Amino acid sequence: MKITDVIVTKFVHKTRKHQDSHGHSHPGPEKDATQAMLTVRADDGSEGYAFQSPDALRPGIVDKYFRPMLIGEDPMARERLWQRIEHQQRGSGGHLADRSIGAVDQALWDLAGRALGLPMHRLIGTYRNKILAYGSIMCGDELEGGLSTPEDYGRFAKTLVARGYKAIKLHTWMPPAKGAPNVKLDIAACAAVRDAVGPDIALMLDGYHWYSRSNALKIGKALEELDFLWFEEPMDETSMSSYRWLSQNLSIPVIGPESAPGKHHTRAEWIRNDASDIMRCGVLNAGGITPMIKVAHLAESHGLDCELHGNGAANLSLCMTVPNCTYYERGLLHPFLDYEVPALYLNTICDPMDEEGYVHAPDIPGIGDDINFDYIRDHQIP
Ligand code: LLH
Ligand code: MG
Repeated sequence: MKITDVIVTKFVHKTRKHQDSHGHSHPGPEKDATQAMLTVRADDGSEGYAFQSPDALRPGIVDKYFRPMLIGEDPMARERLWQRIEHQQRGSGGHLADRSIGAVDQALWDLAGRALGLPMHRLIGTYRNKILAYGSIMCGDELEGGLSTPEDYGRFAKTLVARGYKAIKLHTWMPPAKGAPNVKLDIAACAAVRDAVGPDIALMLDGYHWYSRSNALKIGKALEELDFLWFEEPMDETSMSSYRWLSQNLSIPVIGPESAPGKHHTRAEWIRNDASDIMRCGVLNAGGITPMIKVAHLAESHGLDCELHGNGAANLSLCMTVPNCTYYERGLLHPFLDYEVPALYLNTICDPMDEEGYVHAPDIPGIGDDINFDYIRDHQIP
């Protein structure tokens, strides 16, 4: 089996998610958005797919790195191909991003699953067939009746519990939201949610990511009082020693690193330095499924849980294979958005949740995206 083609299809679809100047999503009126699908094709007709931003799959990246390194190669040699592409990153001047190499890796896993007629979690080795989801609430905003006050969070959390969620994570207010960040307001939102959902729902906080040590400590102490399950990314993750300090000074588990660069290499350093109590990484942060598996196993070998960052078919499929992962991150959720409706380029959502709060293992060949190829073909742009 040999790879014969690497193709990027750029297309438009509709979305109600708008990114603010700091990259956080919020609801708004429907608008056009562009998306790109990477296709890796092999000589027996097998294909694998991955979705990414058009920028991560721009022609300069695909022509300079992907095509020369993939065409003519065995698509099942995922580890070799990933290593080869990863080693091009150093000389790329920052152009070859983790999310670009991750897209290639995802497409190769998808191709393998589709070619063999197996869901990806079965290729890796299934550990479980369902996992509890936590409802991951979008960052705070200034929308009336949205997520602009602690009471809004409390009210929304109640609806999530009624929907079946057994766990909820808050993202609170971050710049450019007016007045953000605000330690008191973050604590008030967490208190409002605990008050609204009672003692039996697991709660987590993912707040502003650049708090000082002392502000992070203040929030962490409040979360201990409120019986929160974990405290996520309250400080700049490039300062590993700040996380080590915070973990040592709090009894609530500190989780990380989510966004620190360096894939499994960085995470190995965090483990060696006891910088967090729970490991964190996702397919996007790791630069693919192949390195994400290494992170999960590394954490397991050190007795650490590893909670996957982000939603989507690849992370969900991995959750089914990682015994030391407790939850799937389902979201981001907002009272003005309907998460249960698939994007126009998918036929179904990959992660329907049952009434008990479980999301089930994808059972279609490949990573688990049920792609609407007709929609993509009809909405293709140059
Ligand atoms: O900043 C945001 O919008 C969120 O923090 C987002 O990145 C989210 O993916 C996250 O951190 N989840 O855990
Ligand atoms: Mg996070």
